[in-house]
Amino acid sequence: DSNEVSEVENFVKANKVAPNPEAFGKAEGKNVIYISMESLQSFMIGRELNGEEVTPFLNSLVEDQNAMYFDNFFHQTGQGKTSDAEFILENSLYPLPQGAVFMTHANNTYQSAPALLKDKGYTSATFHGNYKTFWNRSEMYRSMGYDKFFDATYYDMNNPEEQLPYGLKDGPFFKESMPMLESLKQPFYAKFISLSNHFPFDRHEEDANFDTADTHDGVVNRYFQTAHYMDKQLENFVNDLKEKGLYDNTMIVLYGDHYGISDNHNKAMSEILGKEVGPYESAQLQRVPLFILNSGAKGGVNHTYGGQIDIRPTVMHLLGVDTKDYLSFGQDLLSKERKQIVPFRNGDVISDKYSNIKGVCYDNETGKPVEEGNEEAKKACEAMSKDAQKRLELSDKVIYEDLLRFYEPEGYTPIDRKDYQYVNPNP
Ligand code: GP9
Ligand code: MN
Repeated sequence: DSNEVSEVENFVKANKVAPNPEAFGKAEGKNVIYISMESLQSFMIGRELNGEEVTPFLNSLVEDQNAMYFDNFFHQTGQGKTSDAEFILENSLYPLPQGAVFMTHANNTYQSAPALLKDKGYTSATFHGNYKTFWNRSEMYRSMGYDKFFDATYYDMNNPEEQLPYGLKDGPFFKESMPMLESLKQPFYAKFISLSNHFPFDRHEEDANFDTADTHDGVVNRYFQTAHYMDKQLENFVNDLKEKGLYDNTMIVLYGDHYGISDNHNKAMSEILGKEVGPYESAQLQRVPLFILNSGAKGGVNHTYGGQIDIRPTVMHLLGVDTKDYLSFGQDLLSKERKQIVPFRNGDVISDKYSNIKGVCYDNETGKPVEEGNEEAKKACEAMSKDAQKRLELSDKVIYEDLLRFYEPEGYTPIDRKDYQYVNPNP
């Protein structure tokens, strides 16, 4: 009830940090495009295989002064994988400890990014080469207030060469999306969910034109090929946006949705990285790339420690939208006041100094457990775990008890999910 909302509200308000005045509003009025980069982890950025860059396009963005790149940025997903990433990004709430919130709590009241931006005149749409029922998206998107959902029925799914277990390959996906994107009223808020770089990273030998790695582990080996293919499709898409005259007025946010290489492949990963991958390294490997292109704010590489939960306030502030009245848990990645703590759904926590992994406190500088008797480090690790626990607990409460029903941000028009339906008129 409303008492419980106050508890969350008090915590959330105390946790809010002021936007960075040099970045606030720099992208005001621009279109927004999110691109979910399937299974892409940060260790691929800047990496070469046999003298060739795996992700040359993304690497070029690291150098691009119009682009921000966050190199200490982590996914925070749980069992809901891609859908958890979507959920975190658009609500700035944590996903659930068990199951996928898209499946279990699709009928809740949310105050999601598409809904918040609707009040600013934005049209929202998701593009994805899989069918609308996967991850229960078509139900969840109604609660999130998505105007349009271009699912697989909008794409040519008849060419077996272009089909993967989860849908359409990225090349034709981005290509066929363009006219649909152009049909949207501007400013738009659009999300593109790629899928070629999906486990088991198959069927891109010919169209990637890139080597596989040569560990004993085929999954890890092929990951290089599919990641290279995705990188190429991203480049083509951005070029296409430029050609269509859409680029200049659009801010583009590219993010890795979750890990691609699980702990089962630590041995091959040790070969790739040239160091033992144990619990500490495996937690550090949960870094996923985050790029923000063309926001109008200063670009460059940003080393702040953050996670997917922090994207919404970052993007909203770039768009000039104040977030102080929203019930959400992230902190603007560009704010100078932010607390650099990244809670994970498995209970681990990483900060800019320490990593508390399975109850062991590591020093990030050495990658080793802190010395017996280092009380300062122990205290810091305990404090950050407690803090993380609190955040997860309150976020879970918002979802389990559907608390946003009782909360209305200033000037916000609530979404009635009955107003939203995703039926393709010409399937
Ligand atoms: C399927 C795609 C992949 O629609 O989003 O989902 P994942 O298995 O990565 O959650
Ligand atoms: Mn995914």
